[in-house]
Amino acid sequence: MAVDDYEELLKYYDLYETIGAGGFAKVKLARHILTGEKVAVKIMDKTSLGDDLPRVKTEIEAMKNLSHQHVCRLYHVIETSKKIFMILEYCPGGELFDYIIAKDRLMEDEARIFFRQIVSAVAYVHSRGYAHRDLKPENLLIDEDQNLKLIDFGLCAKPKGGLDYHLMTCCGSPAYAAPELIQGKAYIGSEADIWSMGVLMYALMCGYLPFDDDNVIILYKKIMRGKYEIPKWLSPGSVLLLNQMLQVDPKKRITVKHLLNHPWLLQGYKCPVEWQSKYPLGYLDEDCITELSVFHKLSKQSTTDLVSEWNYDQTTATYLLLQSKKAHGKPVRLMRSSLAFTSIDSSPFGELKSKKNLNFEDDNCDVPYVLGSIDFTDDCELFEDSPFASMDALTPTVKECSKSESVSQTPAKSRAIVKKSNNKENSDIKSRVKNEFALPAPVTPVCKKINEKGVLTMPNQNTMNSSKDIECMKEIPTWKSPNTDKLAAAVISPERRCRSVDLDLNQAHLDNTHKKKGGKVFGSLERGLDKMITMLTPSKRKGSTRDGPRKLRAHYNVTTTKILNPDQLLKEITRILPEKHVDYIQKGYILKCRTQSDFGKVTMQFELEVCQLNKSEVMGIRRQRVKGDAWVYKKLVEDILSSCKV
Ligand code: 6BB
Repeated sequence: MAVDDYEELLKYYDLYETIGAGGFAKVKLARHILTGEKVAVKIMDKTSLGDDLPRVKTEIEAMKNLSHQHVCRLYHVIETSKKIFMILEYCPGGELFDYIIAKDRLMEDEARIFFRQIVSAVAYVHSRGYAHRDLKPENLLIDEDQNLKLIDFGLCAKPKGGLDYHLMTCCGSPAYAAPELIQGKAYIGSEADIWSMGVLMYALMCGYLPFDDDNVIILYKKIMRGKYEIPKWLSPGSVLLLNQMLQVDPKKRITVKHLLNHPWLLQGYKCPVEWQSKYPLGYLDEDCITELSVFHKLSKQSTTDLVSEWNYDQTTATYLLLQSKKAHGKPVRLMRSSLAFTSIDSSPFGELKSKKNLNFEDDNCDVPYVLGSIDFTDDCELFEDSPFASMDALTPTVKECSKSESVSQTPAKSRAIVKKSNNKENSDIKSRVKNEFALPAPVTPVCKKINEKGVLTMPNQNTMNSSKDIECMKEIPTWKSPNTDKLAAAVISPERRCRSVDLDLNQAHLDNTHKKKGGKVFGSLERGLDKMITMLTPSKRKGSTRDGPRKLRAHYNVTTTKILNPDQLLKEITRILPEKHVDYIQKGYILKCRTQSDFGKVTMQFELEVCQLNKSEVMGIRRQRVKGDAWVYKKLVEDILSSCKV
């Protein structure tokens, strides 16, 4: 990969670790330099996109037309000769899927909070003439305020004649696909979305799918039959609603309009689901315009004209991120260039570090953290960094349908006429900037080398910017393959050796009281093995690979074990992995696992890590999906963990 492709992106963003890799995109965390706001960057390689290029274009076009509190916001699109970067809203809570499986399943009240938000998002998307066509818990992310955000509009459709027009393309995930869709019949996109919402609601409240089979033909037969098991814990109201959404005949299926004030969705609420956008497209906030105009030394009119072009460039991103700051009660302020890098705290997520006293040390690096690390070896996907994004305090609180829930749609109260940049509000910016914008200092990415023995060395802190440097950083680890026992070569990108930051955002414990008996996923498995899951987050990464396992605070994706010796535990897991046809690379106490199809295609990537639970002798296994089907991953990891004598 040419560094040039990242040049444009790095003008505006500091880039951090990879949090996921999909079929054709990888997602990294970043920070918008001017506003200091965190963002997610979806990175696509044009040359390898091939037939998926239209999907990317569809997604970009759709997201430009959508602005809603439960739809992930697109801020900026950067296209270079080889890459497409989509800069998107930051959702540190990760996927709803992981949240469900960690809790086994959700109690009805909690499911209702999420489902209201899903209905709100889908009603809005439909109102804009789009059908999403890939609704599933992996496509719903949880943001900083524990609200859901719909992502992945690559399969969406906007029929020219309106949403009542028929579509033909069969797309989306088979388990969520409506019967009419899999039969190849012409179908109405909005009706198919309602079916998927039924499957989604079932998954929320049961922790598994209503229609499931490893054999896709049998799966399709089950879907077309429309019969599913009704577990005993579902209330009559839930069963009724599921039945209304999971109607095989699309004409008998409930519509989104009726869902908005369905009795099940109204329970405990005073008003129907609010589906209208709290941030309508084209709405301009005066405070944000003022700040931009002061910053750019432009008149408010010129700034308004510039923002109104909605080019999804740096102007759009800066405006939308200022708006987001305001919505979060943060100061509507931009970094003055001379001050942008004067922060004393050079950690990428400085303010979090200082508030929470977090440890940002890399598990392998002696340097505390690395900034702006770039993956210079795009073709290498074997050592993706895992998110470690915590999701505590996720249990959403039931919100009254009151004014407090909605952000005012009217322009914010205007300020006094701004006289260039010397108004009162900006005059004291220097004194505030250190506190409010504890941003990373412009530290050049620092990487360390791994010597032949796999031991990290810290050569120097030279800038790592020449391709020669990059080349010499490569190393050849080996995959332990169960099938062939051959050693497959892999390359570790410099970025991976220089993991920049633990996104340890939260500290609180997850309320475990919602757990119910009878689920088939991680929670129940762990109960069966007399284990516990506590919602805590990873802490120290120090010494993880050399001295012993990392000490992590318990987290919902950490399974505790009875084995107290980490090496014995590691041995037990590595004994089982080949039996389950899982290849792995061992990196200290981290096992980078993958499965492959018969044709050698990597179908699944995940990490298992032996860790020590903070302040105890108890050993745990942290699991993290990197790539692959979420439910297949769940089953596989369940299978691995239940086969281990742990
Ligand atoms: C996005 C995101 C936005 O991520 C792998 C695929 C936004 C992801 C995020 C996160 C965890 C921690 C911090 C931030 C738009 N499209 C895709 C996106 C896809 C990945 C989700 C996680 N699993 N914020 N984050 F997910």
